[in-house]
Amino acid sequence: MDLFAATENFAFQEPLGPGAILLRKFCQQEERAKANAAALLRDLAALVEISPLRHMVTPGGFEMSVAMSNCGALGWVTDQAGYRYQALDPVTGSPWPSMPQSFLELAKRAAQVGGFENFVPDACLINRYEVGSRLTLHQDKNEIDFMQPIVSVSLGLPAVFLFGGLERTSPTRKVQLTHGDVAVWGGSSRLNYHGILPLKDSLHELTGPYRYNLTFRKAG
Ligand code: MD6
Ligand code: FE
Repeated sequence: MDLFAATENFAFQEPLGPGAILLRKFCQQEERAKANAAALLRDLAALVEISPLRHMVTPGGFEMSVAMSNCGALGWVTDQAGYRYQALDPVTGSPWPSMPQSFLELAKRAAQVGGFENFVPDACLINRYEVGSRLTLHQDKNEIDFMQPIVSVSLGLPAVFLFGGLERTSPTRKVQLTHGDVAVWGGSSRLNYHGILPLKDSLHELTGPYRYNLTFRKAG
């Protein structure tokens, strides 16, 4: 099977809600774009040498179980003062590393397939999950323009994504996210509550005991 030709193949596409779609194994379909999963992981390793993964603290004072970093002009941070985007990494005091071409190409391409033509992300949040790490139900609402989608890339170990509605108490659906899956998340689903269940103990051939998630946004 020619996976690249399958990029527009509906067999790989799974609607999540209005304006939100899951592109299964999308990274593996991007061989020619040099933005496949292995290339993303190589670039990721270089990025976290510059701006290390760290456990940030929520405004409520809890240390997050997910380790995070960023690349691009803006990075998402949280501390006692709140959630926000900023141009400087608070750990290094320097700008976040620039977004690798492989990241940018993949995000633009996925957004296009998901129906968003002119997506140019200026922020990429890097999440690293270890066994037991989770992300409780939340909305992504620190961005300025909710007409812009979020492109979310899953690498390494699988995880269960909880996809809810506009209220924290809305019913949730469980979606398995595996290596190379990309979710394009916009339209009227953009502000839906979502989260990740605690990561199960396992090993992935490329990432060992970790799951990585890259979320691309137009934040500024
Ligand atoms: C994760 N993702 O997959 C966490 N947010 O590890 C998110 O929180 C997320 O996947 C907004 C849009 C897509 C996402
Ligand atoms: Fe989120």
